[in-house]
Amino acid sequence: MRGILGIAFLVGGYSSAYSSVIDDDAACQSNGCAVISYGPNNYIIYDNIKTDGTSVNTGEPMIPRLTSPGILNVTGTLTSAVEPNLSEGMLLGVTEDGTTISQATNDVDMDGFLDAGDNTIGPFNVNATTDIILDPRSQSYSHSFFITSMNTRMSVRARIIDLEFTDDLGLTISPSDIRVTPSVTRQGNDGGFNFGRQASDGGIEFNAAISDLGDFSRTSTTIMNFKRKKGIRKKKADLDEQSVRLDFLYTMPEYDFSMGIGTMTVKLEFELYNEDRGNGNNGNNGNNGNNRRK
Ligand SMILES: [Ca+2]
Repeated sequence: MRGILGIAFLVGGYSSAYSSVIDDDAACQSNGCAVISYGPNNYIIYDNIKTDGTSVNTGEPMIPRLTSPGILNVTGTLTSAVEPNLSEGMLLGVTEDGTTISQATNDVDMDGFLDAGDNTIGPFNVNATTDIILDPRSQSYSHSFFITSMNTRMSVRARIIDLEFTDDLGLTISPSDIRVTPSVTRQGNDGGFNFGRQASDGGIEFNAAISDLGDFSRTSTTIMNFKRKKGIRKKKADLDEQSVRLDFLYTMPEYDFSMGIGTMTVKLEFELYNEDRGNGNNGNNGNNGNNRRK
């Protein structure tokens, strides 16, 4: 008798484990939706229905059910990509031949930043090619989030909400010196978040005009379009399986100490926009046909 109960319980658990928050969601089925996630049970649903009940038009932002912003992950992990505080700097090294770092700072606490707990650079020779330069560990940063969608075409756009280069760096480095490389990772496993097995690429098309932070402004710029009406989600499954990962690689310019000191702050806010022009479930298509900037 106990064995039969056990089997019944197992079957029930099996079927409920293969269903995500959007699979049976009425708003997602009628108007389409998208989900941004950062890990298990950490997600925001975006709808094509406004709070007054009308449809989101083509070229208008989709509506998040939660308005608290998510913090992107360090790519390949579920660790939040937190910004450094004022006592944390980029990791530096000393080169005595112009290229090879002979003395690197030792990131003792392994937080990826130069701070008071780290070891200082050891002795080094000074000659015509001696330089303090950016360590390879600080030359690039990659941040990610997971995304899925159903029954809608959409775009991922971004706008600058904070931009400040201070002191010497305000004169020697500009946003266009920092390269941005967006990409999609179709499948993988980040800390147990086993993504992509029931996801397509959604017909993704990147905006080729995006190559550095100078390509962004205070108004939204399209980074990529998901052109497939069916969306990224393939079928009923867990949310991680229905999602792909979007990666944003930021590459710093060549830096040496002659460029001085200062801080660089660039904050991008990502947004999802409805792109369901001329088709689909929205009742208000056909206008706003030229909202894609590039
Ligand atoms: Ca450190």
